[in-house]
Amino acid sequence: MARIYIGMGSNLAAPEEQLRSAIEALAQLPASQLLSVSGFYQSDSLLPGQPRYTNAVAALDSDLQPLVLLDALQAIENQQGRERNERWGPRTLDLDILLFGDRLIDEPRLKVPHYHMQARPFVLYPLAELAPAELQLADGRTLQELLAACPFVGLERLP
Ligand code: A4P
Ligand code: MG
Repeated sequence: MARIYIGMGSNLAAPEEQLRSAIEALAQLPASQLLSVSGFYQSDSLLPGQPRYTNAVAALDSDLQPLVLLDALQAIENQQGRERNERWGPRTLDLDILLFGDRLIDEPRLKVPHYHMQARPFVLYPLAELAPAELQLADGRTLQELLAACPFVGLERLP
């Protein structure tokens, strides 16, 4: 059993609805229990010229192996109409495995902790609603330290 944090993002086709459907799908994952979901946050895309994103983070406990979980998350993305055309293109739903217990995973299809999560306010602030401030990332820095280095700029928490 591992405590897993999943980053969710959408900037197409009613993003808040996309996140709500994703949460329902996460609650149905086998051998897993959805524990909690953060508030929803809006921010501009990291790439100019794309619609604004809505992001959130979910916490779950799961007995699934990491690649099995990745397959299940990609199936949810596909069910919600994700089309993989360009890398970093706009998307109806992006589900990223941010943390998988304290595991470091470096496989062709899966890198955990997730690439660049440590500098992204739209990942760290929702994560901080669910995870303890003393949570440690692979490089030894705590969530609290990462937040201190990542100002709450350009982020809007939805009511
Ligand atoms: N992959 C490797 N590690 C992981 C992991 N930890 N979790 C592989 C999930 N997948 C992982 O992902 C490409 C491949 O990464 C997958 O096939 C999987 O095997 P993808 O979701 O198909 O492609 P992508 O999302 O276009 O690439 P990437 O690098 O995930 O994009 P990012 O970094 O997520 O950037 N601005 C705001 N405000 N909010 C956002 O959420 N997101 C992006 C996309 C840009 N700007 C944004 C946001
Ligand atoms: Mg992704």
